[in-house]
Amino acid sequence: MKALIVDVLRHRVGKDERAAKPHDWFQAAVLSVRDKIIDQWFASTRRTYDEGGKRVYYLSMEFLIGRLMRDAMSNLGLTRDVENALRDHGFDLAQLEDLEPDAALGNGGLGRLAACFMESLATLDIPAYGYGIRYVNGMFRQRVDDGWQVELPETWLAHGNPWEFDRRESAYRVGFGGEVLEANGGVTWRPAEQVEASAVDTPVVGWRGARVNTLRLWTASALDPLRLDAFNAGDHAGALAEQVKADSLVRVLYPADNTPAGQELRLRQEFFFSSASIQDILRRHVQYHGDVRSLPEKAAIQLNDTHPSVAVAELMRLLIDVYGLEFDEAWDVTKATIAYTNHTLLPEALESWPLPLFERLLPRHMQIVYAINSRVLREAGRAGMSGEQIAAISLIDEGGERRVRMANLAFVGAHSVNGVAALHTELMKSTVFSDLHALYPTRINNKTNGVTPRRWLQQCNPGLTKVIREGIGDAFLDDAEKLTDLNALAGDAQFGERLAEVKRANKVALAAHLKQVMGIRLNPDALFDVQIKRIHEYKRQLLNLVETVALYDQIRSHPERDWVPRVKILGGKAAPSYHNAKLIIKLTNDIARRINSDPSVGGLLKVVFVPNYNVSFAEKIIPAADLSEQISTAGMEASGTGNMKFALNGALTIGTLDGANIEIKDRVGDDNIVIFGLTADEVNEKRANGYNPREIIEGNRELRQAVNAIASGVFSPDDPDRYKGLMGGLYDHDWFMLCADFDSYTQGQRKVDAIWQDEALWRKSAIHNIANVGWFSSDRTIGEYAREIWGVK
Ligand code: 26Y
Repeated sequence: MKALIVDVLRHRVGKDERAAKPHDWFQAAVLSVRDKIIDQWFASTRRTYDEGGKRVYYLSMEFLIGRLMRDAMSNLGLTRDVENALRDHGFDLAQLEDLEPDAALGNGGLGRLAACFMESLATLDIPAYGYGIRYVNGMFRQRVDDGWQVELPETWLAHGNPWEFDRRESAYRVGFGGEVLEANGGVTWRPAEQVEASAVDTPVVGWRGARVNTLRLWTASALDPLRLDAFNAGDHAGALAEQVKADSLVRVLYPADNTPAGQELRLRQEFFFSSASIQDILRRHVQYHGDVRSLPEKAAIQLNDTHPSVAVAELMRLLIDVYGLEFDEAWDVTKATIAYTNHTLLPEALESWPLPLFERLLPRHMQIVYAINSRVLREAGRAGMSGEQIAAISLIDEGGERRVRMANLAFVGAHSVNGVAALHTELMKSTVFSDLHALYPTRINNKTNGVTPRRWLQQCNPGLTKVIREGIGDAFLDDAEKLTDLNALAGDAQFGERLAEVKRANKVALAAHLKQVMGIRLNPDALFDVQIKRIHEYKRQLLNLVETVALYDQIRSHPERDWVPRVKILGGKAAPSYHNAKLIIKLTNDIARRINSDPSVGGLLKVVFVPNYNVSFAEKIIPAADLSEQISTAGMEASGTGNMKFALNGALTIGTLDGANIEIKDRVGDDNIVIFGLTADEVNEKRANGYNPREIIEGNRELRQAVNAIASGVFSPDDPDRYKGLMGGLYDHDWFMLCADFDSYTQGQRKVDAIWQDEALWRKSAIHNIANVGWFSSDRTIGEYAREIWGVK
């Protein structure tokens, strides 16, 4: 390895050892590891071709893969070799690793799930391609200026990307607009504009190098990137306009869609990557298997939420207009090939496009959507459904401005529709999809999410991994469910001591990192209480903050009590146009400034907002957490996956009976998790029968004082009215039922304190958490998809 790295440094990076900078060494190390991957990659691909097996295609708008260096080294068993080789050259692997930018091609849980799934697919030796967009800037980088979020473009490609391979030979044209021509029985779409989608491939290595799959991301270029005639005529910018327009397709993830232009761009992005992917899948299929009719036997296409659901219409179009199938035949092939995963029930996240926009951009697809719709509505009529039910099932929302409902399109175009946790799946059946479920009662199924234990235990927490190996041997490295062997050690004081030492070391490391990036000092012996996730009102960061203010008040009023020292760590990005979410970030920072500088709390309470929370930050924070905050309003968090990562790293959870928290509780046991608050049924019932938050606030002194302190400007003396509206919302409607759950949450937190004060009890609970969440490995989840949805071995 040592010789290989020097050879690569000289001949591929083009640097002399003496002149090479750390980044050159990093580059050389990555390319050396990559060379090892490539042979396995070819072998995997060849094996799939030879066996003629079925392939899985995972279509996703997001792949939040983060850094790849440690993942690749660790899964190939090269970490030690690379570490030693670099040390011989005078470099520390950990330092070089920090030079790798995060591939921020996603925004949250759905994107990280896609990344964990890709790794598990390779681990389980399932031939698979991930398909998405190669965003040049991806998710914005968050800076915090005076407590406010500021969005900056993420320039993750500034120094090139050593992991990717340009595949210009795999390029497809994607059209927009134009007209539909009918001639001698056939239909052709003549688009007004076209762009070229070309493939950029990244290898994805499975555990122990079992298989290397491909993440294929599309980039866009104009068919005529430089109009030389216009350029020579002096129109230098105009000559490049086509290329600029193509570029805008692959610039950022979720461009703001509060303008018509923004909406159009997102629909264009969705069609761009869906069309290129479907064309690529069909080309490969026809090349190796001849007939498109056998597609369902050789390909399973999974839609990651509705963002790629226009793929249903695109597959139909290609089968009918290009491959000459009859509508019915094409419909059978499409449904048998496609499956759809839903990740949220929030109405604002259920995509629908204004019909005029859809029709203008995709006129042929509009016809196909109408044809599918009339078929589905006929089926509903035959099943005796009411007018109201038929209106709910329709692919077209006729209420007010007509819109195309992408979730309904995905639902009817798929043979399987799955939720991501048990409660979420039941709510899909009883709420948003109740009428579609009545019409197609076997289609909805559950696949509870999982996370890859390679990244989220072995790589991010080598200390814990080592202690577990010493305790129960190595079997859990290949089968996370073997972690249950740890249950036998829950009462072993020595083992508990070793775990506690690892946790403390991780906290010291996190504290050092936060000292470096934020200049703040944290006490590693305090309880590290963490809430890291996208900022959203339903996730209730505000509940955490109001409780923090109440606690601050209590500590000041009763300094003599035996308070547990706590560090509250929060982090996450707010959508750029989401006003309240941005205000919650500012409030966190305002509260932090006040509390952290108040000598009267004497270091018993600290609040930290970590800027630019991302995958590699999560890898540092989660191993250092004592307490995991999973406190969404019940019924609103589809699953959560952070909850699983924290428990796997020995944190206790304080949480509501929401998403996968329920299944975590069932596995770790009621004594090892702190559950509080309303159930989803109770939330519904309250919403239906009138809910009066004002009464609750007025009846609870702690809550009232905290809310009023925030509302009156105690934390924002520079702008006392800053939080009037936010707090007014709690009095007036409190949609997310913070007030209803406040008392129970506070009691839960005091229960956490009590467990913490009993060191042996806390350690035992932490062990039961680690031991019993192996089931939440994405290997288990992918195994279920493979058997029950895809029909692959
Ligand atoms: C732009 C818009 C329509 C949109 C874009 C992204 C809507 C939703 C999303 C992303 C949703 C998402 O990340 N959902 C999360 O998926 C995780 C994986 O299944 C769940 O664990 C988590 O509860 C859910 O919020």
